[in-house]
Amino acid sequence: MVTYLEAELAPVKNTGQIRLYGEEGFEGMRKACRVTAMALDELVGMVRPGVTTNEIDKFVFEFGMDHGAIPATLNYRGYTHSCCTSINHVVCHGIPNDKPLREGEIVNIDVTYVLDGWHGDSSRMYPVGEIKRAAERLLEVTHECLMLGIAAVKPGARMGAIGEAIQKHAEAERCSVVRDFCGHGVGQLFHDAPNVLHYGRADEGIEMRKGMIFTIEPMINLGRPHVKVLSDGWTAVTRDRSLSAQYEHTIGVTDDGCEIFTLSPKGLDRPGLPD
Ligand code: HM4
Ligand code: CO
Repeated sequence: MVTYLEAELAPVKNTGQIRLYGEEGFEGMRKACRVTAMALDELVGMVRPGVTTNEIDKFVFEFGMDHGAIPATLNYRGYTHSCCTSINHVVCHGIPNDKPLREGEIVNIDVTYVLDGWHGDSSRMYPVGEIKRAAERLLEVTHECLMLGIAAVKPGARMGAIGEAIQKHAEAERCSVVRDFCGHGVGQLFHDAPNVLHYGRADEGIEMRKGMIFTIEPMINLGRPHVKVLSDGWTAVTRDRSLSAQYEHTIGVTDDGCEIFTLSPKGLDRPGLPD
């Protein structure tokens, strides 16, 4: 049985219950998510051939400090960086390093800042210079999957409606949906209930309610859906080494749909793609 609780009235820990946030929570999330979206905007000008992912990571740390925000991933369960940088066939949780980005690569940059205790979680794909048509198509399909998932959010619908919308579009475009990672409740915790599956059927899962806050973050592959985690314990890659892409927003359920907290203030939600 699922249970819901008023977030303000309960201690901050993951009890498996679905927390429902009020206006104060939504306001806290707007502020945290805005800093995250601003950092992702700044990265548009920074991602080019020759830049290292450690330089990107350092920027994410400094930008947070300048805005009163701390990267949530820093020292989270043994992770020691301020963001994840996932290149080409890396599905998620790529670790920044000193290797320069190369022309034609695609990189996901995933940032979560904590501001006044609230977590703003978002990621976008960044083309490095000119990329191939197949890569550009994957980015377009993946962003469409995210927005179709978001369009399925409203009180009374089941969480499976999100997964169904994403899976249908991905598979119609001959792409596959990664099953091993999902979106998650977020707010005063980085990763909270519920899990948000990016596949499934509209009649599955719990009912959405006004006040729920969670991420939608589909990982879409050009090849098969299967992934493996490398020996560093973090880096997830496609088993067939096909290209993988991911975009992520943090959203809050409203009376008649949802509010996207992590939209780009500059309209740069899909860097490098046509408007
Ligand atoms: S840890 N990114 N992401 N991502 N975790 C460091 C960088 C990280 C995650 C993560 C997406 C979905 C879920 C999770 C998660 C537990 C089970 C411990 C709460 O860790 O759900 O972690
Ligand atoms: Co993650």
